[in-house]
Amino acid sequence: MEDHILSPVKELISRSKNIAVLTGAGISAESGIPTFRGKDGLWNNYRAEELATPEAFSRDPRLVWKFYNWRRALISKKSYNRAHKALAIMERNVPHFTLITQNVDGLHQKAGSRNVLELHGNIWKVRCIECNFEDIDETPDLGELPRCKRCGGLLRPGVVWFGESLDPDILERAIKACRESELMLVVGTSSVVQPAASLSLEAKQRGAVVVEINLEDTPYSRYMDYTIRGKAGEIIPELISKWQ
Ligand code: BV8
Ligand code: ZN
Repeated sequence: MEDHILSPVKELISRSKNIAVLTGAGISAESGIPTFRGKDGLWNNYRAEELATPEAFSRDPRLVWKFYNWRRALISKKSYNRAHKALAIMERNVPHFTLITQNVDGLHQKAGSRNVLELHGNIWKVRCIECNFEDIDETPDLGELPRCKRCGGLLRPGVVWFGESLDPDILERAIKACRESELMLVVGTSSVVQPAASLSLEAKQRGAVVVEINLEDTPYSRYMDYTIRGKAGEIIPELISKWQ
């Protein structure tokens, strides 16, 4: 990795008192978890956008649970990677640090990150569509149509589907963290999904330096002060090497 690109960002990270990080599926790719829009796609010949919706769930809850049970089983066999670990180390060395993720795999927490804002929920969470009972259940396969242990109603995955609003409190905290940051890293996201993608502009408009770490260009690359092309699992450990 060319040092002339890494060293200014490395320097910024070691000097910054307030850092916000936004991650997407790309940071879990090296853990063996397929991304959403990558070539391997997510699942058979369905597109996540078609399955991860309330309409799909009310039309065919068995199919949607088949998709989520498949992803739960897959994620349960994977572990966090060097990029997740490096962000947990960064958090411990930066006075004000907020990790905002679009991922639902929970790997940031497993790697030791503490202040994590899960914009799109968590795949280990379930919620009853009748009584709103919420539970964390890491059983990989919850069966064809999982039932609520309180009222017997149908459970749904505790994630935010396309067309659903994000938890307003979590979104507000994410926006605040970006606005207060002096440096924001945007890692492993195609920056297509809103409102997550526009968080980097919240940081930029308040004078933060924004850095994109990704395999490819995205619609937000043009707003970035630095774009580092490559694998998160190689770049992020290098960026925090002084704290290793
Ligand atoms: C909402 C949970 C209000 C489910 C997910 C404006 C225009 C058009 C549409 C909209 C709009 N505003 C809102 C919408 C609708 C929609 C949207 O954004 N659609 C997109 C497709 C255009 N947004 C919503 O519906 C949001 N709600 O806005 O509420 C509202 C209400 C009603 C009507 C309208 C608005 C809710 C969005 C949340 C959806 N839920 N996940 C689940 O996971 O099962 S989003 C889903 O996509 C995942 O969370 C995923 O994380 C996320 C984003 O994808 P990425 O993380 O970026 O992953 P992707 O595969 O795309 O990219 C990976 C990147 O990593 C690539 O660039 C690749 O090059 C790179 N990479 C790969 N390997 C590596 C790497 N980089 C580094 N290292 C590597 N090794
Ligand atoms: Zn219930």
